Amino acid sequence: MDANQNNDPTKKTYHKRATGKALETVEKHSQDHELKLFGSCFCPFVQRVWISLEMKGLDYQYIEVDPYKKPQQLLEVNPRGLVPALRHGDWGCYESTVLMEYLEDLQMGEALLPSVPKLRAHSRLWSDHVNRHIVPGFYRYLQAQDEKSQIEHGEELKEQISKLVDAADKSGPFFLGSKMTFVDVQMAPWVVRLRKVLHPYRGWPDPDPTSRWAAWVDAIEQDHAVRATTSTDALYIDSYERYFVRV
Ligand SMILES: N[C@@H](CCC(=O)N[C@@H](CS)C(=O)NCC(=O)O)C(=O)O
Repeated sequence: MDANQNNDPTKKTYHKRATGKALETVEKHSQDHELKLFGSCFCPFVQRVWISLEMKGLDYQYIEVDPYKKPQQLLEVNPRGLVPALRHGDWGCYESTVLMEYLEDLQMGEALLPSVPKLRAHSRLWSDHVNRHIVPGFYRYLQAQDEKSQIEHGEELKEQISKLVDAADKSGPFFLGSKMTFVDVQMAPWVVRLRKVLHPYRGWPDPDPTSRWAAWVDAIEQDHAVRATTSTDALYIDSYERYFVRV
């Protein structure tokens, strides 16, 4: 196994190489290219940008970096040394949502934001909800160690997800209807980690099979770009092991 296994925070448990379908995608995109994604295989913020690149069918180079060691090529693009970071020619930028918007603004390949201004605003509003409430809620729940706070944060996460589901197109399966778009991509890495991380570590329940939420989760999990950027289950289990207290 290519992971560090101990409790020293400077030697966190994380993989340095994608596995499964994500590794196949890394290998397909190993050639030098002016558009470079600096990523780490375990990182959900990277996966958002990676899914966008795959959905758009753009040519790009994927460069695996260790954000805890912060190599110079990453620091040159993002002085804070976080992934994802994107270099395009001699210019670079970072922050996953900003990078997804940059890829939209290139107007190459499939558009993930709709063209109608009101639907674009609606997408941005709910993308903000994902960033402001669902993503932090996911980590609060994962980090909660005692039973009382696990119950509290689990409920909080469910409530924030319900608000998103209520705002989604009624027949779906995706946020705006039959096609996966911006909000789905923003949410997808955490949907993947609900089953692969919160289920084993926190007992997160499978969705009620007849619910709108179940149809959404299923559509995201089956999407080709999500699958192409997802590693095998063990990588996620190992990556989040440091939060694990058996419930
Ligand atoms: N808000 C950032 C978050 C990025 C982030 O937290 N990346 C983590 C990996 S998942 C990282 O680079 N951590 C390195 C560090 O904390 O030093 C985004 O949306 O891109």
